Amino acid sequence: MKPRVFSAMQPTSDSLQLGNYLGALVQWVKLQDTHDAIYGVVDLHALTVAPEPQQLRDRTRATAAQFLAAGVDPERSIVFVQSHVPEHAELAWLLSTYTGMGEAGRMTQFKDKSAKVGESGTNVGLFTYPILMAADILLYDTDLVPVGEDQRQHLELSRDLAERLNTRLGEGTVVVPDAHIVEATAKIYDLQEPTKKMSKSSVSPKGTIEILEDPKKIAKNIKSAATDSDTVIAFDRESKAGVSNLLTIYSALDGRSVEQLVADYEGKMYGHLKVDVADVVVEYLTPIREAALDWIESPDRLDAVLADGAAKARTIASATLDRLYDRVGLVPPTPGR
Ligand code: ATP
Ligand code: LTN
Repeated sequence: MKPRVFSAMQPTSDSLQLGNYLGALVQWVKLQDTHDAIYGVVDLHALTVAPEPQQLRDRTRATAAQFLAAGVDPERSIVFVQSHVPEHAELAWLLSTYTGMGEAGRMTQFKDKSAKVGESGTNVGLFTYPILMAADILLYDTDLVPVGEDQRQHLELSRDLAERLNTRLGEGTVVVPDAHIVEATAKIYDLQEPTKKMSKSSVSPKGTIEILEDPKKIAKNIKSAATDSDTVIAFDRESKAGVSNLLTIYSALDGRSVEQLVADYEGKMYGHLKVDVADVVVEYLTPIREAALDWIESPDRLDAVLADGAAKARTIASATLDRLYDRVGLVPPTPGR
């Protein structure tokens, strides 16, 4: 049997951004060759930011469409929507009873997100968000979780919970997952504020490269990326965050190493680099964008893929949940189970 990979994204925007693609999706597609892969659109997680109902529906489908357009193959991988598999919410409850208050309170993403809206604007779901994420992962006996750098701490919590379950309920209760974070592309930065991560729900649309955006707008954003007042094209995250980010993106899509690019651009100007990065990005994203729009325009075909994915996911998830419910001592609903 192949090892299992699980990962997911929230439907929090009409379009994914280049960081989602380079930090995670590229790995999802690659890992299909060697792993038994399951990829989710985590709509229950997205409820923590109070989305408009119709917008949430549209974004859930658009997110799945972009997975498929980027190369996730529904013939080989399970692609599904989290709320279609009720075991996610059920396991999250069980895991919440294994999570310490202090432990949950240390999650930096919660602290950042709740600081932005203030205590009165935040909700308990945002606080328990990483527990639902651990449920997503542990339900599928996941070995490997490909994510960007910002998810490292959440992954640690998933591992701690898995180890705790195994200690309290017996070895082999759940699989302890490993994070799969590829250093070079683990954090793509905002084009306007290159010390902040690029984010799909960012307030600075000029700093984001959206996969479904008009190519002209993508090129414009890249050409107006913030750089420094120096003129030398070099990789240095501290003093040349903007240029380094462009080099990272360029290298990931073009195949040349950052060192090679630095050598190739010796003596050239920032403007020259930006034009070339814009070309590479647009060329790369155009077929993905077109394929995603095709999927979005045939929602019946897309929903059929998601229904099939949910049925397959549920078979696995329900077996895990039964095992856990039994180990913690819950009486089964049907006699003899
Ligand atoms: P939001 O703004 O709603 O938090 P996001 O753009 O940060 O959205 P997520 O849905 O949180 O995206 O992340 C989906 C996946 O993409 C995760 O694996 C995450 O680590 C990865 N990812 C997100 N942003 C980046 C980035 N800038 N660089 C690398 N990976 C990223
Ligand atoms: N929290 C993740 C999305 C997510 C996820 C998961 C990622 C929810 N459940 C399980 C990997 C595995 C994020 O990217 N914001």
